[in-house]
Amino acid sequence: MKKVRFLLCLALILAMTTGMLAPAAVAILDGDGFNKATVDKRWVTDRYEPEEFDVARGNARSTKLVKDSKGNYDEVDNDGKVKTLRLTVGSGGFYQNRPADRKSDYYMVQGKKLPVETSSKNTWTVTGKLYVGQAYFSGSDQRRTQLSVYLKDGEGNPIEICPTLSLHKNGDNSPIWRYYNPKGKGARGWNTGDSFLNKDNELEELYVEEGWVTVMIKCNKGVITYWIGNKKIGNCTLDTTDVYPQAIAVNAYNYGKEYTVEWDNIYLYDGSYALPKADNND
Ligand SMILES: [Ca+2]
Repeated sequence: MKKVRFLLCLALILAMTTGMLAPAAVAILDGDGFNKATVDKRWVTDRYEPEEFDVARGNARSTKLVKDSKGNYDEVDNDGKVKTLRLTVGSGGFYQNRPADRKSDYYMVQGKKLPVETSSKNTWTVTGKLYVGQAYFSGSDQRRTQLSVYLKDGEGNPIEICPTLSLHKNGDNSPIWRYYNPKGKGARGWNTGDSFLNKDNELEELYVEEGWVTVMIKCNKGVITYWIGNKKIGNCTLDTTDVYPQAIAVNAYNYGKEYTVEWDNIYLYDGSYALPKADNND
């Protein structure tokens, strides 16, 4: 009897310790895991209608899959392929085919946005998973795809600054990550995320790697931070501490040549979400 009580006690202590050590679970509040036959019906055109914005069986994935809000993992077919979002920009959005009132560069950014549920007013995380394919490392075509968060202030009014994380291949150059920070040094608010602070707090160079990568836009009391995997590449300080997402947008730039990008697991987390170890793209 004594032994049983001792074991129960030990189990209780272990449970308590584990609970204390594990970071508080942060729930998915909204988003789309692209696991159904079609995308969530709430996605609406952002700026200009892309050629294609639909669920497809995407590139095989080896990293651990993220659970959706109902606790289901991504659906995986026999060949290991998961359902993902295919976003294609093409001839319908070429400059010469756009109507006269939509010739500006604003409309070369083509995609959709998802209005999201109201999260915490100051601490939240938006994530997305992007497939960085061979096309980003070869050829001389331009391509650029991005994840953006449209914001509201504490009173519920839309604010102009739209935090964005973008993968950009410019001609023959190697691809680069860029993030939006109008107070930064970059032209028109675009800054290059080519370094990050490592575990020893030293600045280390960041290279774009091939394969699936989870990117994150986090907010904590008016400070936006941009993450590639678990590497923080930049930030953007807003003028107000109370800001929260009204919509999440996924876009690609139309440079007059058709191409497709592949995304998955576009989610809004209520609170500060940290990538699980098996999924942090290291
Ligand atoms: Ca999926």
